[in-house]
Amino acid sequence: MYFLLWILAMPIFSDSTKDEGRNLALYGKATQSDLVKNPWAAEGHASNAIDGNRDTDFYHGSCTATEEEENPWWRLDLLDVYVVTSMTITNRKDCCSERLDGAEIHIGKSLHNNGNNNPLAARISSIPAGRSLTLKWKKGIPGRVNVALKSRATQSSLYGNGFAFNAVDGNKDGVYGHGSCTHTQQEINPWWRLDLLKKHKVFTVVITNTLDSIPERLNGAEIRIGSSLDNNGNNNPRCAVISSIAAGFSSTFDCEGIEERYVNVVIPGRKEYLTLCEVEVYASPLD
Ligand SMILES: [Ca+2]
Ligand SMILES: [Ca+2]
Repeated sequence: MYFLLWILAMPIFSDSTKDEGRNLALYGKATQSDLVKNPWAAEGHASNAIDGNRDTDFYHGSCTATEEEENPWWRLDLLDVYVVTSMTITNRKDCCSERLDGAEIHIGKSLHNNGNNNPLAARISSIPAGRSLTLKWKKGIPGRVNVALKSRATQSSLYGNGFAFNAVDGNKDGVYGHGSCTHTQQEINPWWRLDLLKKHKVFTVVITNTLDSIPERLNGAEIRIGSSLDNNGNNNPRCAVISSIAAGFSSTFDCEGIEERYVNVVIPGRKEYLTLCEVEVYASPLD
């Protein structure tokens, strides 16, 4: 399969239309089932389809190619939650444009079967050599979802107005006084827990630190994910240790598709306050 690809999409939580029509593929991450022949050559790499260059001559090094194989695939991770409203695919010009005939576009939030089991969004009958095909979806097709927004949060104790649900209010504002961050009392092993309400396949957890309420307090915190409530869920397996997150910034932690219900953030082994300004959990429900 030899082709180039563009995706235009609009973020779900956008409060304006300024992002409409932005080519999000340029900011995503591409991979594919296999790389054709010489990996040290410029030709064929998955990222060539999102390099912003529509050059259709394969040997100019801006097209992708897999080996000839059963069910070859190419995948784009948009790295965030978007509704895909349109997608443009450019075919190779210098030969064999028919190889793309019958290719399917699947869009969704699951990585099962490398994402190829996600809902079918479109099927390409054929694209003439060197030409581009634009597909449009009027209502849009959602990708990975931040399930934290629909989950239940609690924490070891409360300080002031730092309620547990402030970390899942969809607002990453790191200024503590703006009322969108959590805050426990100063105590040994302070923790915050999210109940996803049922088992999910958890891919990534994104944590936003406070801008002005002593960001260093979060250093050494652990993300623990599991299905047990022993020790308030803090004994569940560890997905990551937060060494530090710069003031007001967000860090992403890869939890490799672990299948569980509770997500904890705990600062082990010292008397500390725990503050989180937002916790996003990108996951798929297990039915
Ligand atoms: Ca290209
Ligand atoms: Ca918040």
